Amino acid sequence: MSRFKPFRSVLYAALCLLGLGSASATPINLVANPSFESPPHAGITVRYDTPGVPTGFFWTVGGAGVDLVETRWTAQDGLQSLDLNQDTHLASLLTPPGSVSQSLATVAGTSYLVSFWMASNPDTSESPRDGPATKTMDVGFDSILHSYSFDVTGHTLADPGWIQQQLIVTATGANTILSFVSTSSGYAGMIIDNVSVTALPEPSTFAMLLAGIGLLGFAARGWTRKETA
Ligand SMILES: [Ca+2]
Repeated sequence: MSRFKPFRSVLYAALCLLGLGSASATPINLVANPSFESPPHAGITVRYDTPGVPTGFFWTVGGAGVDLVETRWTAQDGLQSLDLNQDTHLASLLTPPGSVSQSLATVAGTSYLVSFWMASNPDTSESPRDGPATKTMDVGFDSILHSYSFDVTGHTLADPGWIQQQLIVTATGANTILSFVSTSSGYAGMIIDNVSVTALPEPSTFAMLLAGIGLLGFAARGWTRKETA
């Protein structure tokens, strides 16, 4: 019998006790329509203004509007993603930036992992109307959490160059506004997909896990000595 087998059994039991080894511990994403797949859109893009967002989108649109994009470029997840700048097709104007936001049910004092994928609209076919090469946006969790930029240079419609960003933040109230706000102009803005906000375990849970791992370390050494004696 492998000497590691008992160790695995005890580790599994410990994880189950901590709620980490069961399906019920799967983190719950607080974001509605997190991948922008709703409503499904059979076309290149559809412009969303504020007001006028269809049922099932769940995000509030601000600024100069956004574009829900299906076939124009490859989404990071599923079929659709979101351009934070709307293409208004006004040939002589740089489109002002847009935004989306959503109110999340949070618990004051609880820490959350905010995760999303970002790139920029790689369509530069109508330069300079697409705006600057480097697009920018602010991500907020009530107040601004972080500002991001993305240089479209070298990226294509087939591969926009999606990258994942993650932040840890602590909620201060029962409702928190998650927001993605473009801060660059032009019909091509920052694009986002696959957003999630999940509660992190309480610090006491981490302490229990660390204590459990410490005990398992002693147990494993005991088994090793017994089998090699
Ligand atoms: Ca998607």
